[in-house]
Amino acid sequence: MRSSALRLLSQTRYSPIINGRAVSTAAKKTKTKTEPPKKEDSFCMNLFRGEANLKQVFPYPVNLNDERREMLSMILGGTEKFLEEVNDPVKNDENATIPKEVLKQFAEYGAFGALVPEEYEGAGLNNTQMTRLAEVVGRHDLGLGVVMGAHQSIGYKGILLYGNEEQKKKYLPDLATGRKFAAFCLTEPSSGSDANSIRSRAVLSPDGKYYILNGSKIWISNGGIADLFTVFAQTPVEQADGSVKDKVSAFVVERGFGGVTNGPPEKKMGIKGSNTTEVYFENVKIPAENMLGEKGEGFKVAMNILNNGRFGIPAACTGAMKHCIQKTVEHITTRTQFGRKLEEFGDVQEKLSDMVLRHYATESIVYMLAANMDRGIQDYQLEAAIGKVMSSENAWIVCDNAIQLHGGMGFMKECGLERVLRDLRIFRIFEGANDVMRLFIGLTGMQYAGKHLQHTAKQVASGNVFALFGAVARRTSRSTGGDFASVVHPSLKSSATLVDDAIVRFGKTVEALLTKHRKNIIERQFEVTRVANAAIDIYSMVAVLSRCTRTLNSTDGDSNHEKQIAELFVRQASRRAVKQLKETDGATLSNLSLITSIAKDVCKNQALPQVHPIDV
Ligand code: MYA
Repeated sequence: MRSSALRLLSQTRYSPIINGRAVSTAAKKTKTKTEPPKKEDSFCMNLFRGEANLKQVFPYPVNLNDERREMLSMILGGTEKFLEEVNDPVKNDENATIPKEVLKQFAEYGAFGALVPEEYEGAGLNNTQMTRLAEVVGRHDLGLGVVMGAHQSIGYKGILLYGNEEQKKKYLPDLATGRKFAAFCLTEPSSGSDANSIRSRAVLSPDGKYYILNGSKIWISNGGIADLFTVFAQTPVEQADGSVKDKVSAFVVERGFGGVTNGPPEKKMGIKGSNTTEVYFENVKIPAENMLGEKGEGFKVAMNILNNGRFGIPAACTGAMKHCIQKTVEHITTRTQFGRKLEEFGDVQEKLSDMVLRHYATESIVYMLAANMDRGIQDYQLEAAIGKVMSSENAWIVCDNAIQLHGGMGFMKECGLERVLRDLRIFRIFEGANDVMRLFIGLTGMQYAGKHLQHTAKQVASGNVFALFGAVARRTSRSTGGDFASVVHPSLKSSATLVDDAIVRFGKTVEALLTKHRKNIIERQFEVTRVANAAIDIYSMVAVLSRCTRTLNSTDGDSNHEKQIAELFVRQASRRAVKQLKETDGATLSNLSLITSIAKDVCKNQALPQVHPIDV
């Protein structure tokens, strides 16, 4: 079976293309023909090969020395005071704006230049410190978090990541101090999730000094308050064969260049305090030196900005979950019904512990991601996407449960939870819709696994049978040994075994899917989504076990609460992961034809086609 799998895969190339467009196919073909696949240390990438690469996940990475801890506690002290005494999330929501003076005061705590080095007037925090700051902001006011995130996590992040020294010196000080605001301009009326298909266009002036930009962007966070925009636009780029093709480039655009205008603030369901508008560019003259990164490489610039800023969402969601749990605990320990405190009912306990588990898993993932970024790890695109997806969904469920446990009170504005729920809804949509992120996770991982299988197949075909033995041996050792069981705290061994088993099953499922569907895997969203779901649960289990092991090791095993959380989480998540993987096999695929058929019927009819029950 194994050799036939390799033979089939050797005839196939895989692309993480989601919409079926054959983007950069030729380049990928050349790459796979000549080079062995790039080796990654990313846990999530290797998971798709059924391997547990522990390098980035064990021991649980935390990178805060005493000096950084002290600096953080000073910043948090001031920020918490500001959030409790100055900023008013209820008013921000009601007035659909955050007063300028409030933003100005917030800036004084370094909140708008968290990651900017001190030499450019920033706070000089690392990602772990910023995560903690974003968590605190998310606990109080998600709308304010979005102003902060849209400004620095994506708005001017391109200057930090790709800017040259002149660009950094020119722009960062004003941005880091909140004297000026930034926005990230990618989305367009006809280009949302399909970010590569933007139509805004920038053409070099005949004297080569300017790019002339025309186009419009929608749903731009901070669009109405920004002085500076990171804008993505098509630019004509000469190809190696002399032909010219439009490719995306990135630019730093100042409002002051002229020709930049914005629409009125959008009326939104939540995060109302944040400003969202359309932004228009009409014959904007951008100095040629304001290009960010290389010409034609703007799509990658955009993706890397998004990857790099994606930890902001899990950070803010962790804080929001903490707030919901805190409020719920206060309520269920004081409210009496049927002669007992709510906390005494089994159903209430089940809901609360589910909230606690979801929060623990999210917190474990976000601080692991931030610490890995701090130690210079570059291959975290899947981990960041997983963090974004699981945190936004966990926070939604936690807030919904909090409202449920508050009963009628939870539905009332006065309680405050309905605002959090409204605010949280967008987190599953923006910065990469979760549905698209799932496909990105599944297909990127499968492409990586596919390349490795192809490589092994090629080696075997050229007479290197050891390559095949190596692959088989790796698999055998995995199915008998326990990678995690050997690194976790002894009291978590049985949980670790469940993770080891899930990883082996995951690798086998991916291989089976690649063998069966080959390049058509890109059209199999039913299966890819389930694989992504399993990856999310497996990575969550790993983060939870790693963190809990760290706690148990540092407390001589004396942290029963966390141990119980980890145990229960792994039991539940491993079962979920296995279920998702099982659903990719033939038995449940019969559901797929029904799903497709039902959806097609409704679309064809442009309404619900069934007979109304009272009309039969
Ligand atoms: S901003 C707008 C957000 N928009 C999106 O996120 C767009 C989503 N779409 C995509 O991500 C892409 O278009 C997808 C690719 C994934 C669908 N990392 O052929 P391809 C490479 C690195 O697959 P497509 C907003 O919402 C890929 O390997 N590389 O492309 C603001 C390939 O490279 P190569 C990547 O089919 C909200 C090439 O690109 C990635 O077009 C405000 C082409 O790939 C990646 N991720 O689709 C937020 N993806 O050719 C406020 C692709 O070399 C924040 N590639 O093989 C609030 C925070 C809260 C508070 C925080 C406080 C601080």
